[in-house]
Amino acid sequence: MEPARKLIVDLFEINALKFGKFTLKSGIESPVYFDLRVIVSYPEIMQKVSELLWHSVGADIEFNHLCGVPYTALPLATCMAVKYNKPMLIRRKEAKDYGTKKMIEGIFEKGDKCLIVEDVVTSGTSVMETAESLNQVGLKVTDAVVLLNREQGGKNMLASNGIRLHSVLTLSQVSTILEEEGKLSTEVVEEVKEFILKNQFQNGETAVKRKPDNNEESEKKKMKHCLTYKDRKEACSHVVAKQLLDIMEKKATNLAFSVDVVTCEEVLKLADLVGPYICILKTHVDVLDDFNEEFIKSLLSLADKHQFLIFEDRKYADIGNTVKLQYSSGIFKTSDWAHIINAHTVPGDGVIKGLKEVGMPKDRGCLLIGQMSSKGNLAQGTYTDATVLMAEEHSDFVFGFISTSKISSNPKFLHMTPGVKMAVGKDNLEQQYLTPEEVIVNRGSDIIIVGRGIYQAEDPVKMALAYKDAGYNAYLKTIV
Ligand code: S5P
Repeated sequence: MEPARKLIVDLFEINALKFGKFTLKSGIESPVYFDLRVIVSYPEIMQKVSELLWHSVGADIEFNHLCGVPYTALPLATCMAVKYNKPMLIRRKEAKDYGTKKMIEGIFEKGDKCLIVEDVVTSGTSVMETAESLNQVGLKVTDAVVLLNREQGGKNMLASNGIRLHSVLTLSQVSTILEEEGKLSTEVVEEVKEFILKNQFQNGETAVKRKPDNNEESEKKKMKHCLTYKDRKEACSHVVAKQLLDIMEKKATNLAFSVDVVTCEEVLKLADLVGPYICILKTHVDVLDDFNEEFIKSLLSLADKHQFLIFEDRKYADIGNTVKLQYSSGIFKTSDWAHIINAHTVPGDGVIKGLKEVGMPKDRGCLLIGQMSSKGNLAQGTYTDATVLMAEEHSDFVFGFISTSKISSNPKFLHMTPGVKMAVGKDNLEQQYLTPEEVIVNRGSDIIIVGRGIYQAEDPVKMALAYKDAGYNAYLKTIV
């Protein structure tokens, strides 16, 4: 029997491929379910799988290292590394401690190429996450290899991010061969084909469709917020945090709208339309062609009308004395109207002290930028750790973070995450997007920040409502 065919039959026999009726994590009913973790109990199959994975990549593809997506693919990558004498790297999975630990273990040089190994690919999100971690430390990823491609858009998604996906098996091939081998009825095979057609990865579908490993499950549980907005409100004493949590609870929204348009009229129009669905309106007033005092008055009255807070995303990053002036003076006089501002911590805590002198008496709040969404950014590791410490030190003024994951477990801090769209992806200037569910459920953030996903949509109001629902439903999952 040809090796791939034999492997499919073996996997079926050991119950790694199951057919029937399954409700997947996403709530979708599926006629097929894969549990490839059992492979570790069958050394001969492990060996076969690693050989097939290796040969699927093709001899012309060069790479210096292998890295398995944690956890199921780790032993597979290890077998390949040992058998073919290729150095391996390990990507840590501890999203909660992201930034406090080295994410990639092993020896490498910047610019080295790394092949990603995965057991099952659905949407491609987990391969992308591993690729991002590798990229962050200077490694290049051009290829990934998977044992089983569920043919739900993962290959295209990865290709659009510059990663070629090689697969040993596809879901259609698996079902056809099992039918030929008399293991599945034609009826089941038809059902599987229909399922593949219907469940192509589309916008809005986060689709981690395989059941997570036990470890992954407990990681996720650890990420769960558990506390409701109401509990959090009681747990914190910062006036802005309390106000914000109150709005989030009453309006049932964790959506911050980043209104990055260039005229006052457009900002006001969008703020009025989208206002009912958001807890924060985030501005960049220095991009406005026609900034004026009247505009601020109108914006404040809209904030009052729709009950949202205004966050001027100025990202202060200078010595204390300078940021104090930038915050209070000049054309914008930001401290007079912005409920929330933010700061980079690169200058040390003088930046917070300077801002605090101006903002505290006015009951304003500040967020520290602990992580960024853009590819290759340097806000990670010890920088992120130090940022969390600074927040603790100045928690009378600082009430949270801009970050791509939860970086502090202290419930008094709110985490806000930019780089959010309905589908994973990026723009052409290194912005990287995650989905609302990924950000809130898996990464433990509190607020999604969405800009172009809303204001560039054909119908911004409809889209704002869709993001509000996606963000809030994700929150509801974290408190059950
Ligand atoms: O790391 C960051 C931090 C911020 S505040 N990445 C970001 O994208 N932002 C801001 O969020 C950015 O300045 C922009 O205003 C918004 C994201 O916009 P979008 O159009 O990509 O959703």
